[in-house]
Amino acid sequence: MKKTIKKKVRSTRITMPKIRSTKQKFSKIKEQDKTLYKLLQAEQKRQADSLELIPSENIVSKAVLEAMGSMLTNKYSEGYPGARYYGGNEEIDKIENLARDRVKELFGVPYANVQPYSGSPANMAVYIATCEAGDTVLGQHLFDGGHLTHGWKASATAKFFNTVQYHVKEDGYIDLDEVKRLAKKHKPKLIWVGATAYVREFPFKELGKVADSVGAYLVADIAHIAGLIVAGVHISPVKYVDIITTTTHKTLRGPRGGLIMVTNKGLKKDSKLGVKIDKSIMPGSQGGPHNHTTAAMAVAFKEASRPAFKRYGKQVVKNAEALANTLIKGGAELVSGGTDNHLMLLNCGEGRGAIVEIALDTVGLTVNKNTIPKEPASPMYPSGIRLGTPSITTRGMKTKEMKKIAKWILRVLDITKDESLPENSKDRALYLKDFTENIKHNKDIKAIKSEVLTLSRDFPIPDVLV
Ligand code: DSN
Repeated sequence: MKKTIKKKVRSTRITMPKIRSTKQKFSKIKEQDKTLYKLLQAEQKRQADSLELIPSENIVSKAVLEAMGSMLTNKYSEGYPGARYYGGNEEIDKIENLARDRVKELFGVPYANVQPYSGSPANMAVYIATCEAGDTVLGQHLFDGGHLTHGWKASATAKFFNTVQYHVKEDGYIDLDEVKRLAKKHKPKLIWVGATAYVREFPFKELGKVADSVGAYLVADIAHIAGLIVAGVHISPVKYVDIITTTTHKTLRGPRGGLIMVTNKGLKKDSKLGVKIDKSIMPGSQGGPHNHTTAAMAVAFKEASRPAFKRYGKQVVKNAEALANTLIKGGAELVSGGTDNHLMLLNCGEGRGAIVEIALDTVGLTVNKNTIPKEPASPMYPSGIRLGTPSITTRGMKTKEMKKIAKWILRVLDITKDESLPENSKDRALYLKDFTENIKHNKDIKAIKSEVLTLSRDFPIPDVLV
């Protein structure tokens, strides 16, 4: 009888964890380093008392934090499980294998490398594994949502490879006709699909056909949507692409890190592709893996395999739709007229992204300024801001809260509607400095700030993620 009761209590705990606010104490740092302690406390307070709307950010579980803060950081492990350049790696081998096996299972792929330090190093390793210097590569233009490492002129990728860029159409969808035309003309070795500011579903299947028609490798950079794919709310690229790269800290809700996977399609094209990726990470471009991060990835992959994670991913998308709809109803202009995923791009008017970012930051809504398609201004002073729902959904918010947040954003847009950057680019930094100071004293801004604080405290940073 007693045993049955015990079992029941345990299973209730696993399926319905209690959500409490989590607060890190930093007691050892407090003893040793008051300066850093104060900074950590201040950042902890900022995260708790504001709402994170940057679509590439999220909140990890205490279990992920525990693995990140573990003694695994003490160990060097250059090489791979069973083939290291250092002794003492018996347990590390098991941890890395655990992370690799879990992620292979999660995405349904035959090969994974969990060592990339983050997304950009993962992408660089793909170039090293598949291209020679000077080869042609096709990727999405930065202003149209693409990533720096997909061939943008300021990135090393454009220095070492001949990069050609495709765009989105007026409606915000990838211009497949242009992709086909450029692929036929330039015969790229590699084509990237994936972005940091694209609000529609990625056409993996269609781009798979384009890549096959010119014999190119197709790589899906799913950094933003990895968690949505796991949750089944975005099409998976696994059947259509050769290689997949991702970060693990965005919608996937793991530690800050990177990951490369090879699909069956990729291995069929080149049975050595996995080995080439391994070599391109170590010794090709990195040294020892960050074992504490590998362990934290193993934790996050397990968390992502639970039914609760699927519910989370669905809610992220539902929340984004609610946020977008309320913004549109209130007169805001969203690129592509809405969103299919976790993020939206708001057109704030020429060069006004930084102004709106600062004003929203002042009320406790954290966003990032971003370029928009056919950007009329510049990456430093762009016209848009990027918004997303991964972090606020982790805090337990639903569509009701999204409507509140959208209304605050609309009020801030109204308060700042007459602000614009000085014509002379030299005067802009000073203008933004003054604006940052002055906006704090605006009566309406102060009122919104207090409402945001109340909502933030009603939805504390969760202790256990569900
Ligand atoms: N910095 C990432 C993002 O915010 O989307 C992309 O690398």
